[in-house]
Amino acid sequence: MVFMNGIKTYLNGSVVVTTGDITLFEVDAIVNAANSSLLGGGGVDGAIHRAGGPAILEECRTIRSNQYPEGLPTGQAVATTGGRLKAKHVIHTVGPVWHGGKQGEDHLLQDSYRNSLAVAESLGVKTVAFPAISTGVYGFPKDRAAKLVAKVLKQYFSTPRTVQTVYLVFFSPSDADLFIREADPILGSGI
Ligand code: AR6
Repeated sequence: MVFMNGIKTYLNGSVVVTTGDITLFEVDAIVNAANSSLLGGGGVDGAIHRAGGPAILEECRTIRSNQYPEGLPTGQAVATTGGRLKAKHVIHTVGPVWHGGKQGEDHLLQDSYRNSLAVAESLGVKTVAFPAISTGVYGFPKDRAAKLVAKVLKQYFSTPRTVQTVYLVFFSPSDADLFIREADPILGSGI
């Protein structure tokens, strides 16, 4: 059983901050921090493909040849099956590589979250789990990402949504603590 109660919730329980391995989450959809090739990689991407099995890669290849022959642009999102995962869907998004902050990284990171949520809505899912997109190999500063993500979620849940709960899944407790520190002033102190 996966611990999904979270260590902190915001916006009346719509946002749950938690820690763990996202591939184990029992949610309707999990988001993958992919790269534009959609053909897999390391980090959370590698973990999702390993846990979900070859059906995910197969669908990614089809999406590449039918919709995105040049690769999925940064900030965009597409959905595939969850394969063998508990989650029925994987929503693949490409976060920005950090280049110092003057190449539109902030907006692109927010696009990744917004577009992933839009895909989740279009699938009619109620629960969706996000990893900390771009904050691993892609080098986006974690504190800066936290503020940007908190703002997207505050705005997103200001109107009624099909998505009821967004889980923000951090691999390490210290990353979750850092998120909470940055998000509290934006999302309210929460519970
Ligand atoms: N569950 C939850 N979070 C995880 C897991 C997991 N199983 N594994 C890693 N993380 P990264 P990026 C955290 O590097 O920065 C890939 O090669 C990790 O601690 O996975 O967007 C892709 O193919 C970090 O906080 O994604 C791309 O080429 C966060 O997930 C590139 O990396 C994101 O780290 C994308 O880089």
